[in-house]
Amino acid sequence: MALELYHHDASTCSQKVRICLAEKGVDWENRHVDLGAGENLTPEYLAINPNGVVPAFVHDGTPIIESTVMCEYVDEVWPEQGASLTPSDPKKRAEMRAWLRYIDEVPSMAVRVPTFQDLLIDRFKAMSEEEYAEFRDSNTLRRDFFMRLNRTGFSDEEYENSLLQLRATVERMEAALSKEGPWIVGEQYTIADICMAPLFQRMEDLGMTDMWEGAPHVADWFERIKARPAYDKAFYPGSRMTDVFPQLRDRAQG
Ligand SMILES: N[C@@H](CCC(=O)N[C@@H](CS)C(=O)NCC(=O)O)C(=O)O
Repeated sequence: MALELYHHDASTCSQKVRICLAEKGVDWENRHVDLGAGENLTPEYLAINPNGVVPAFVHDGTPIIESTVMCEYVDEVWPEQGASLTPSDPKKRAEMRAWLRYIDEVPSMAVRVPTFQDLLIDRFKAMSEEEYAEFRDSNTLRRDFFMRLNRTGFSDEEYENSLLQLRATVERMEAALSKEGPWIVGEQYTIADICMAPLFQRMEDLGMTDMWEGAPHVADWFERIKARPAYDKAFYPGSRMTDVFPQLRDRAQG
């Protein structure tokens, strides 16, 4: 049975998995989840992903969730398709997994703050306090995030802290890439590169490329990432924030 991918065009976590599937040449059936309409919180979707977030896929009837886990699953289940995305040396594999943990815990969380503050906030500002409270409480897993967003925006401290975390990520990558490279854990392009890529795309779309102006190895890495055929397959038209918010493109050009 084909793999059914539940995802959202512009979600960074969905983009990770789409890059991975494209790298491995694995076909998928499109099950687009409209987050704005709350489709991630319907009983049908919660039966697939009880966390109420995208992405998820159903493979041979089994739901697989968590974008990083999904990438590892794809690489394990289709070893004969495309190059391996996981080092065979246990030490290198541990290094890759430590990056995956870091990516999930630090920059993936941090990039949401400017995304919501700079791009998505109008939707929440338009809600009444009661409507917002109902929305915020509708997903236990995300409640804390939406408490901090607090309908009209994050505190200056939280916004600044998220930028510090993104800068720290760029610095950590620059150090790793200048020591070895050309990929995050060395010679092999791995799931760590895949999971980091959409976060850089989001930062670029948010007009934050100055973050890696002084990090030439990172800038080269991102160019190499974007040149891979899988990248365009995952970022099809309509899937970038600059497609959803064309004013971002105008700002970048102007
Ligand atoms: N740890 C999860 C996080 C998934 C996640 O937070 N997805 C976001 C989109 S990137 C989502 O579905 N948000 C639902 C919402 O905003 O209500 C993963 O990596 O799969």
